[in-house]
Amino acid sequence: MAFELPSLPYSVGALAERGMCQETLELHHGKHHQAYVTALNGFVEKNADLQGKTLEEIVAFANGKADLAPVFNNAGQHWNHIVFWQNMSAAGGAIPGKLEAKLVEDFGSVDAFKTAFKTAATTQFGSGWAWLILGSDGKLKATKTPNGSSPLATGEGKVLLGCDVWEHSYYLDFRNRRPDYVTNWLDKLANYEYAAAQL
Ligand code: MN3
Repeated sequence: MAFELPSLPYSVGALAERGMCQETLELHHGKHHQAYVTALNGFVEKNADLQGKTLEEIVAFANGKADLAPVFNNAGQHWNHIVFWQNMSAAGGAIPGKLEAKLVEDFGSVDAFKTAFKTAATTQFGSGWAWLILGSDGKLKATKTPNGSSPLATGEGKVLLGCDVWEHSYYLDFRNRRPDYVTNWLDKLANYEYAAAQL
């Protein structure tokens, strides 16, 4: 069973007024994410070790194996983007009370959470991701991973939110201004309902 590109949970134009234009979503979902899925299916077709495995199992199997780096990168990016599309909403930015209380408990304030997340996002050198995770110690943390890696691969914790900081995520809307993209993402796009549901 080949892996498939999931449909977006909103129309391609739904986030335009919130700082992510239709062209960004068309290219990011229809071209970039599709390319990861197509490449992954090509690897699975040629490698019996990968056949019959779930996406999460392929990420774990390929993780750290030099000869399977392309498999890890494409499987990881498929997983990351499945999360990413759900992590945005045309009604984004509003933080449910349950999550707000936990953010205040673990970061000190909602602003302190946003600062920590922005720091993770803007200090990720080159391509990668910023994450809000629930660590195994029960505390929320802001982290980052390079390229196609993720907290699923590193085992750091359960993902509540993931923000794509590859340039293809923001160049049409924010040019080179990654900090502005991340600020806008947290304030207007982030689906905190999804994040709260993971707690
Ligand atoms: Mn991307």
